[in-house]
Amino acid sequence: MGAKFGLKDTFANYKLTQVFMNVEKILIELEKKHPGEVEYIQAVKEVLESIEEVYNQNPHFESAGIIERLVEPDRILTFKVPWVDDHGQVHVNLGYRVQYNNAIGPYKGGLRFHPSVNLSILKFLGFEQIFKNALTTLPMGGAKGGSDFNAKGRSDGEIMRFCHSFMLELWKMIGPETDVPAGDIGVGAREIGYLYGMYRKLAGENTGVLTGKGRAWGGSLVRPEATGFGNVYFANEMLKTKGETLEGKRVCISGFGNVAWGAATKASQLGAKVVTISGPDGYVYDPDGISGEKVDYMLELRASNNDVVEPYAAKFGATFHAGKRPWEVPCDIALPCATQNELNKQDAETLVKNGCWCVCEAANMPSTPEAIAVFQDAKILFAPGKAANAGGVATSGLEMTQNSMKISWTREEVDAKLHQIMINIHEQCQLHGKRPDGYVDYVKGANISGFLKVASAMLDQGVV
Ligand code: NDP
Ligand code: 2IT
Repeated sequence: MGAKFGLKDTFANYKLTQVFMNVEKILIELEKKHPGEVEYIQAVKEVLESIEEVYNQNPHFESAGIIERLVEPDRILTFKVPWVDDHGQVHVNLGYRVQYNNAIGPYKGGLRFHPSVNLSILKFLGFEQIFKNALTTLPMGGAKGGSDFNAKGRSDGEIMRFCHSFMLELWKMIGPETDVPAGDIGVGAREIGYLYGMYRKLAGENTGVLTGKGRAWGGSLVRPEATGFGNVYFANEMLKTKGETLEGKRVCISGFGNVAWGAATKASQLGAKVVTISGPDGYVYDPDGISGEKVDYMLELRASNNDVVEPYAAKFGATFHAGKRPWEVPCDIALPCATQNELNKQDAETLVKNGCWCVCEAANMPSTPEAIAVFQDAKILFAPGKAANAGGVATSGLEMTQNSMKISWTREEVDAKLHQIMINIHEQCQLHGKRPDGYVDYVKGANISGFLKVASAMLDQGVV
């Protein structure tokens, strides 16, 4: 054997006996190893079931242990985050960064600050991020992080002190070429600013270590809107397959955060009528449509740290439905924009019964597996978050490119690139998701496309 260990030699060392993936066995073992991590197991199960067939067609995958290496993160950092409130009281939260897989690029993925955050949720999000990032066609690996910090009722000073303390630990394992965090639930422009400020001070550098930055210090135009815009661009591609457009369609949106805001803005720009938004307190039904100043008001509501949508109803004369979800409102299109497992089997049945024919996920894993089965059995258009919300991280990738090149693109340039990326992702889903009867299984299509890219990179690079 020569000094160089070439690709062919590497493959020659894999044992090529035909062993098939046993999804059930893998899941039982994972559940034993990680008891109680339900969201993580849910996300893994969906991907494994989708890719089983293509996986078994290539014996190299099993010989190289691709599944075992994909389902476990490369590493997990957990740390405590002590901070002082406005009254001098000390609080301690838990902080995490889950670096999942960097076969195709630096670890990349958001930070979530929400009291519900735990390792299961961050592992599901990090795992999903691997395939989502691969779908964007940009060189980004998968990661996620966050904290169980609850911003509700907290002052700006408290949020700043929390973010600074969080970064005092996180900065050791991130960098513009190694791991680039961004926002997610509870982490928007304000939090990214405080996090960046502390990183800059500690590392003594101004680099693209975070995305979602302010425009004046390296941020990209369109990043705040990107997830919602990209989601609606994706929905538009789905509608085109039926010869339809968004013009005149009724749209139900859940959530009232960053993603819901972007989706409401673009959907109404393209002629749709957005009739609902929601929060943990219930949903608002506005039959006149949520557009213009009403969409701007969503930003005010979110920035108030009060976590309620009810004030919208009083301000604009809409109706508020306490403790309910928006899926009972008849619509053509549903865009879940709040959080995981927010749309269950019963909600799905109600949507279909009321005539909904397109569900395009903007949140991560908002539909339960049973709800997805209802949509697919009814043969309505259904797109999973990892394809349909990839516009956010794709625009983060565009921000990284601009930072590396020390340039900034115009709004039109970024928006055009985002739009094209969403069209490409839609094509990838069709390529691998089209069934013989013509129905497109976007879940399968997205999982197979993302998986093949990452798995082939892992094969090329050997066992590391
Ligand atoms: P925000 O923090 O801006 O908004 C999240 C919204 O959802 C809040 O209004 C939140 O309220 C609400 N919410 C949380 N739980 C529930 C619930 N059970 N019922 C109703 N509303 C709820 O986060 P984003 O808009 O950034 O994120 C929304 C979703 O989009 C998440 O799934 C996220 O992972 C996903 N996503 C985000 C991207 C981004 O770039 N920001 C990119 C891709 C996906 P509260 O805080 O009170 O719970
Ligand atoms: O879930 C997601 O894709 C995000 N929260 C955005 C991640 C990013 O790095 O922009």
